[in-house]
Amino acid sequence: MLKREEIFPVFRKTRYVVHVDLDAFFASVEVLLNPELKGKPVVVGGLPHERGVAATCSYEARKYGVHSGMPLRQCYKLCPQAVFVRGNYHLYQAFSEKFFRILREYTPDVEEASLDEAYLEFTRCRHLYPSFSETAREIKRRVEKDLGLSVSVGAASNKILAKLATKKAKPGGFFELQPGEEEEFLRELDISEIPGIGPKAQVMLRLLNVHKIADLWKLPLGTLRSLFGAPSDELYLLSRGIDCRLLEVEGKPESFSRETTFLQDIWDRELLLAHLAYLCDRLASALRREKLYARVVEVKLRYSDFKAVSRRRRLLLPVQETSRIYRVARESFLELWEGSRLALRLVGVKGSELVEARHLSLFEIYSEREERLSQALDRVREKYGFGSVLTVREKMLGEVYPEDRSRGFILKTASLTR
Ligand code: DCP
Ligand code: CA
Repeated sequence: MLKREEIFPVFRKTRYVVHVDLDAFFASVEVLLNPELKGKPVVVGGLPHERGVAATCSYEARKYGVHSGMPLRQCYKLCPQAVFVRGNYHLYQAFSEKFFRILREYTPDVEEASLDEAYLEFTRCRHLYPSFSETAREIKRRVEKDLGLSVSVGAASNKILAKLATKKAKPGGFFELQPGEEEEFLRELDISEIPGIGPKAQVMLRLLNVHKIADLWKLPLGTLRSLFGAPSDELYLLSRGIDCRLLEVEGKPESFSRETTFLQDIWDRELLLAHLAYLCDRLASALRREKLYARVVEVKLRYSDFKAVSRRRRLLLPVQETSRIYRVARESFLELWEGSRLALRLVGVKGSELVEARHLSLFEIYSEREERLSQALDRVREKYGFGSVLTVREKMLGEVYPEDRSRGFILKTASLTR
């Protein structure tokens, strides 16, 4: 067994990593938009007697043993008084995008760990912040105020410790692990808290009477290796709170793509075009958010026999706006598509050779009217979710998949509907 000083000195003084995680994310959004649900057990993912599992549930529902991944019928058995909602993924995505925009105001070093979870580091901009601790608290307040959602924040000297600190802070708290406190903090935690120790590994370890992290410290590295093979070294270090993983911060993208694999293969031309229009709209909105234009638009199709085909078009004028992207994509689609002979299982659209707006020449800039329309559209969608404004063509998807029906109205603009 290593001595304490040998175990816990790494990066203690040099890094400050903050982990931010929204509480009961999907459920909290539902409560925010429907205040009647406040204080009630809420299950998101489907109605009580539907097939499928809960995506998540409010903390009130968790008291009854309900948790994410649990079959809906079982959730109902445990908590029949819960309010069940199907959920609206586009809406959660809009909240998620806003969440990351807030975080990026504080540092460019943001790792998107999932839709509602991020790591932040201030090492590169430490001169801007006299107190990291105060900044971490300020970020928590900002997220709560601007999103209206409850968030938990953990801070420590590396990723694993920051994530575990958040867990301790949940729900709605702030917990900062001070240098020197690592050993006491980790000692009593259950082994399941360490990422990488899945259900199977847990069973094996518990048979060896290893339940808490401190029990794990007693196992020599050789024993761990004989049990778990290659991942043991990481496990050995993480269980001691030693973690030199850097944040995985996304660089500038080289392309943007959006694709859909259908639940059931599709033959219908109009329905396929509706999907294509929707994907172009999403692609356009991603480009606008990054202030980028695409010189190349590529359409990809995969048939029910898995054969894939694609067509790229390099354009004289780079595009950013939905109707322009759709026009090009539609042409490519109709050239590629073999008619209704074979059903399609996937449609995708990609924009590449990206150009920043400020690098466009005067000739490449489009009408102000189109730009104003797009900006207005983006503002509404940011506030009410992507599905709040749909073109007539996209609206067709809502009729085909009623459970994902948009809450909004149809945008009747010729340039967008075609
Ligand atoms: N999610 C899902 N299916 C899962 C797990 C999660 O669809 N099996 C979705 C729903 C969650 C969101 O991802 O709201 C974030 O997942 P988290 O694990 O962070 O769980 P919550 O945010 O719901 O709760 P917590 O407060 O524990 O973070
Ligand atoms: Ca969460």
